[in-house]
Amino acid sequence: MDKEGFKETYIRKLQALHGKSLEESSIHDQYIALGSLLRDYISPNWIKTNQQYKANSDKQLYYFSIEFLLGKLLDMNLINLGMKEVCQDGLAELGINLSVLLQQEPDAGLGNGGLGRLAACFLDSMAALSLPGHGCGIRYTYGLFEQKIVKNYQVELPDNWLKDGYIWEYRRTDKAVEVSFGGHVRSIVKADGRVCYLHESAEAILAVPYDIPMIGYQNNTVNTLRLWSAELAHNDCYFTFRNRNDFVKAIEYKNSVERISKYLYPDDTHPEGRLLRLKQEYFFVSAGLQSILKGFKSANHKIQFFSEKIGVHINDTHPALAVPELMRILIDDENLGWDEAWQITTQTISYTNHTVLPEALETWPVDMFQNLLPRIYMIIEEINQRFCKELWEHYPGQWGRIADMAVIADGVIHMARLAVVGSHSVNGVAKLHSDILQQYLLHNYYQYDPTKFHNKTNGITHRRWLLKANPQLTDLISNAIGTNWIAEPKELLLLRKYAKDTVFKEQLATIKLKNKIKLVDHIYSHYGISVNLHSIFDIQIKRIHAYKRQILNVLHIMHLYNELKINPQLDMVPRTFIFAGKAAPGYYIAKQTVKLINILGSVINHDKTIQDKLKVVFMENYSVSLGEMLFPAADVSEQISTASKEASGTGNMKFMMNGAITIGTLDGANIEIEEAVGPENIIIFGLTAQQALDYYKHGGYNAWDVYNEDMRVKKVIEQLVNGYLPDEREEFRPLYDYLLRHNDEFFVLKDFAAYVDAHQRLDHKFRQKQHWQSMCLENIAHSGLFSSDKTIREYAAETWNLERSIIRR
Ligand code: 26V
Repeated sequence: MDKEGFKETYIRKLQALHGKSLEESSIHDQYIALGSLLRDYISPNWIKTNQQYKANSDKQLYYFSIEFLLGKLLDMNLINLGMKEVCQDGLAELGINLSVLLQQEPDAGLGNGGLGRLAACFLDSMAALSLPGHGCGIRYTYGLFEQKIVKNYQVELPDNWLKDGYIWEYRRTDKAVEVSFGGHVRSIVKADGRVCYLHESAEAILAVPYDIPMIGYQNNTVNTLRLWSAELAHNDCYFTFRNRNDFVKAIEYKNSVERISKYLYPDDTHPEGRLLRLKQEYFFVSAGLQSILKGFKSANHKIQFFSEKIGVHINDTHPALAVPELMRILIDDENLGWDEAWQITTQTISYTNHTVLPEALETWPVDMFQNLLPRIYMIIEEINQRFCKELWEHYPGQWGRIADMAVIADGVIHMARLAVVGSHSVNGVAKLHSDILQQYLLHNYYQYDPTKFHNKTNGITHRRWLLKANPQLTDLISNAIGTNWIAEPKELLLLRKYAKDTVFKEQLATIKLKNKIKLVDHIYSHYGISVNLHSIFDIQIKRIHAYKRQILNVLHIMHLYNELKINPQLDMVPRTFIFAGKAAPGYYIAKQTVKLINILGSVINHDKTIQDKLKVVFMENYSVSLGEMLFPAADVSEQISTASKEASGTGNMKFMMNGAITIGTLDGANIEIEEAVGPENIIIFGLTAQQALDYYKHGGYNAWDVYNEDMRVKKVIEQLVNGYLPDEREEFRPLYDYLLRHNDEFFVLKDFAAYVDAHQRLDHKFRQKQHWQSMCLENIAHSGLFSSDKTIREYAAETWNLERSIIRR
């Protein structure tokens, strides 16, 4: 499409949609018209992609995830379609500013954090690599809550992201399926002697799919993200009420059905044993598998070849009911025997674990489960029995080991065990994490069948996190090394030839400065805080969690402030500490942490005696879009989790790709970042994973010892409770107790000294401008290693057996 063609089509679209002239139209009208034009433009390729997949009978991969954190799509789609320039220039000639329209789009925040954002990056990479890979999830009416800071405290508001409609979704009523809950199971013996199971008196709920096109990077591929919405199955009978009571009941029933897809659960570490959550999990898994089966059968494939044509990947255990649900479909609907069904199921399904935190591992009480999903429960029971029998043959007499591996034990169903037993591949998300799975969490399974276990280090899409988020850096790179790196991000390594080129590095620094200016303006206009542009922008953005140790960052800031109060002339590069992240509404310590950061900010930012050497900014409502502003503006990336606890991290990769230097522990993918850039281009500190794990196992750590021996620690800890902070004296007592009386579960105090020291090294390096710029360059140059394209290529080749299918226009 050329510019003139674009303008003409756009005006026609605007008029047809709104019955208004350009002059009469609102910004929102203009945005809707652009979305609609793009839908028209995308459709032929979407149809073509699906037709080709079918005609070639390409294997299809379905990525099942209870979260997809997409962010905004308009700008990304324009880039992927190669239309951004035409669109921007065409609109400009019509007097419309594209960036204003882009702001109209809501962030699709259908995720808590890393796990949901990873799913979104993977969809982008699958489309870019011309791989037949699609997403399956839930269309939540409300995304993760909107965070506001009121009087330093986090308050949660509903995220009504769909209120003005969503331009990217296609409701497909014709593809709706029914999902059954409750009821009971009756077995009957058929004439041929086979036992069959009838699921009776169940409640059927309608699952309506909304499809979102996932557009590949300039390659004509358009894959599908299918999100399911819960509706009344029999809309008509809802109107056959006889009296007011019936009416009220009918409304209540309708609400109870729609509740299934209404809210995203906001706590990503404490799985609540809530019925609604279990309903959500079964709802999208059952709907997704049923629709896959329909598609598979319409292509006239034989069910025996299912796993050759279909792969189902489960993103953590939330979709683990895919195992018994696929068994149910194969046995009850397709009439296969157990062994054949089991073979197909395990060959189809693969599983990624995303956390080793014990509190985040899902279990469901048997009673509750059995009432809600009686047939699925029967199947899990049988899976368990057969598996335990197999174990018994392999480990006769080893009761303890078998109990530790059983899918059902102590009255609960262990979802991670179900996922491991029911899939052909199990992986962690960074080398260290995969090792910990194999040596600790899933050790027994690893011993039993080591061939199942793999590592697939996470990645991020460089198209969003570099091309979209940092267009100036993108242009600088392309001018220097050509554009081939966009298809082959490992070619970013070619940048290393500029390692000694002071002009190039100065250009890098200038771009960083420009990105910092944008952020400074934003901070000033939103929070009224003026930030020194030339200070070190030191950023920690992620969910607020004890194991991620925002508290360590805070205690260090308090320490720096103490030093400055003693000596305002202290020789330090000015620092701006920036935080963003949401605390789960019920997570007390996390919410106190948010409050502490904000209170500290209000004290420090108003203190004239420290000559603007320190600023603390908490930015509200962290989201994909906010991330796109923060990563490009960062000098320093805080990745300071307790070693062994952060499975991978992906923010670390986004910072690196935008030329920030990591200060971090040897945890998750930080280790691989260090391997890539070399120890001179990253700042590592603190306990190793082995040391942390040994403390957990054998004890031997006493927080009071650190408190008593390190006067800096003693001082900041006391400041939490001695009235030094301008709030009620006892406000932060729970934090104090958490660190001292409960012995500092995540070794914050233990790592304090090493962290202070690491920050001094950092300060020192930042002063050597040339050296610092070289470090930035090395980080960018090696970041291609962390493109999700690489990760997805590995999954496709090693786990999914998935091949490219190039779509010609
Ligand atoms: C658990 C739950 C429990 C019930 C309520 C809702 C909910 C939502 C998500 C989760 C899973 C949390 C696991 C998770 O997000 N892990 C993160 O995965 C990232 C991608 O692999 C990884 O980079 C992070 O290190 C890891 O913490």
